[in-house]
Amino acid sequence: MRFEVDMGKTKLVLLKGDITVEAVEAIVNSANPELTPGGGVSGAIHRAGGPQVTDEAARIRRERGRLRTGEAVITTGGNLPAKWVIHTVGPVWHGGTKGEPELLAKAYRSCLALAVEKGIKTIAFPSISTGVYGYPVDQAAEIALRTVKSFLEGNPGILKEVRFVLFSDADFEAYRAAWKRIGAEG
Ligand code: AR6
Repeated sequence: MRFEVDMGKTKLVLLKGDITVEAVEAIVNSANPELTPGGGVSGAIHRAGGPQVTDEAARIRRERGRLRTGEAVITTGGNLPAKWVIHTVGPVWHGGTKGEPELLAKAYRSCLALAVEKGIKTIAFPSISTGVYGYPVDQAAEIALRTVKSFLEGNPGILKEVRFVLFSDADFEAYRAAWKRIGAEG
């Protein structure tokens, strides 16, 4: 399952898969504020990346304290095909009235800004916040894609590819449907 569209000079790709095997320069981790492995996509990234990822994340945690929601930091990719892991903290869903949409958008923006700052050209995102953190995937997909679209419009031609790696058929369909809604708005 794969969907691709050109956004200026940047390719936007939606696909179903496991983010830990993606051969991009940076993959994004949906981390917890302590930057510990945890479960879900984060557990998988720490397992596949190995101790280099977990140790570097722990060192960052010691040096700068807990990450706030929407912030992002970068570590090595360790044993992953990706050279880097960008760790961000998405919002926990509390019904949508606690600033969740803006915080989710901020998490995506922080990752994209960090990628640009580091000269990273290809980046893959998981569906941040839609697992353990409970964000409804239809709404999260729309925010994720809108945020990426407006970032690329504001920073044209810098990134080569932005990829969303969705873990299930249903998540892939939710992102594809969200893209159709957004695309229809032009
Ligand atoms: N590749 C791509 N997506 C994946 C993978 C994978 N290998 N594994 C799971 N997903 P979640 P959150 C999907 O729960 O909701 C952690 O414990 C998953 O199906 O990983 O942002 C952290 O430590 C879902 O669609 O992250 C935090 O405490 C999406 O990734 C907390 O969970 C996100 O699900 C973060 O919660």
